Amino acid sequence: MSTIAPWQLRAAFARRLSTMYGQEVPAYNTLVQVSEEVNRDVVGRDGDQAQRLGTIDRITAERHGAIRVGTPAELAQVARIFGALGMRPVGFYDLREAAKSAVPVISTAFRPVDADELARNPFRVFTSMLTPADPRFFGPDLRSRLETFLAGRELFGPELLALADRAEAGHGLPEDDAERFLELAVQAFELSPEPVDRAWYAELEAVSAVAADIGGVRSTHINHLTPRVLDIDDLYRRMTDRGIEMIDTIQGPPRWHGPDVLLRQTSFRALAEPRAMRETDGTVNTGALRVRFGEVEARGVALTPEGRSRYDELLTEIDRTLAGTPGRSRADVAVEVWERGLPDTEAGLRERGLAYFTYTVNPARPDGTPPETLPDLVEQGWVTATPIVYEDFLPRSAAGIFQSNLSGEGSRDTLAAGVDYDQDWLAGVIGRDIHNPFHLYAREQAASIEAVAADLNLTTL
Ligand code: OOG
Ligand code: NI
Repeated sequence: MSTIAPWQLRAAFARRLSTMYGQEVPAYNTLVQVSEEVNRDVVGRDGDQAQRLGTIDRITAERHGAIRVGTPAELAQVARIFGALGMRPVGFYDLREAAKSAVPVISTAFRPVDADELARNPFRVFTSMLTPADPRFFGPDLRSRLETFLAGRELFGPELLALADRAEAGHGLPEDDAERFLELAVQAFELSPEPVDRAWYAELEAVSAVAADIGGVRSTHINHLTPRVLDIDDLYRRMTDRGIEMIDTIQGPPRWHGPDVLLRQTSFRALAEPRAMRETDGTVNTGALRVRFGEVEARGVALTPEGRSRYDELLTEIDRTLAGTPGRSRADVAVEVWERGLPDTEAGLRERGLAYFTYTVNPARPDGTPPETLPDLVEQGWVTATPIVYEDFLPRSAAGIFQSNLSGEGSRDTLAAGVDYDQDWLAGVIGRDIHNPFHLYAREQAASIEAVAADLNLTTL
């Protein structure tokens, strides 16, 4: 029997999750349909230029999901399941610090890290873990009841975890085991029909709707699944025209005439879903919870640390300008700030070291002796530079996405944090290194430069 490779498991898992989520949240199917229309139109209009940041096949299959778990042990199990799919933890996001929209979680993203794996299927999952030991959100009594509740539940059964371990160790699974693994893995992220304890859920909800979504129930669920579009402004208009109420902004960089950078995202709140609720007297009623939503994203070129600091400065400057001139539209201010702060061509970003690119020798290169620097090689037609797509997330956008889909503000004290939930702590509890996204992009860029140097016999690059 043939072995199903990790990337095939990953692609199959993403497809099945998409089918499952479409059954649970029908508005998601509309979103996927509209995204496909937008992408078809953009490729029809711009041709190959539209595919500089990924082929249309990759983009059509591309999704990211988000899940939330309660404990380090649960997160370590999630890492095993995604490990089977060739997905590694990348990046550390601390969403407790966001100014306006703090949520009691820390997060990482599981995704493929090698360029060829990303090209096969780039499925990624933004994964958050609750922080019950943070006294700004949870008092000692609530913390202890929450930790007891979480310790007593099982999100992932032993059969699923055993199959995951076998798949990771053996780089894939035989067909029938693969089938069973996929079935159990998708099931683990379905919305559970089990009654929710209404009083417990409400107690957590008073702290944070995210705390209730994670710690108020005995299971986890995928809370959104995000397709990628080539023109997010167009998508926003088309969804609004269909009567779907989007959040009022597109998070991330503004629309402008320069290159797409990093990540732009927008979302809509899903409808309330009927859920069984257990009352204090033990009776079960039908209630409703609004925990899931729809999101869409457009991806641009990955920025270097310098480019990223520039991006963060520009966001701060937009806020400052808006605070100084209330009444102006955020979009207008953002474009102005952007045009002053960022080169408006790919070449400009490249020459100033603000973004990552891969380099390949042009098959139609000139005759003679090649120049000795990369900018000259590109300029004189020896080498082609292609932008590297941003594969990660943005903490401020993520906090905005969390917040815009919550019902209440929750409550937070200003005490100092108790446990240091930092990246090293997180890597320790899951027993895996957390990759630094900048290193991954830099590695890909460096490998391409080495190949060019070898091909052209240049020792100067
Ligand atoms: C995760 C929100 C973050 C994104 O795309 O930035 C996110 C969540 O709601 O659990 O998915
Ligand atoms: Ni998302």
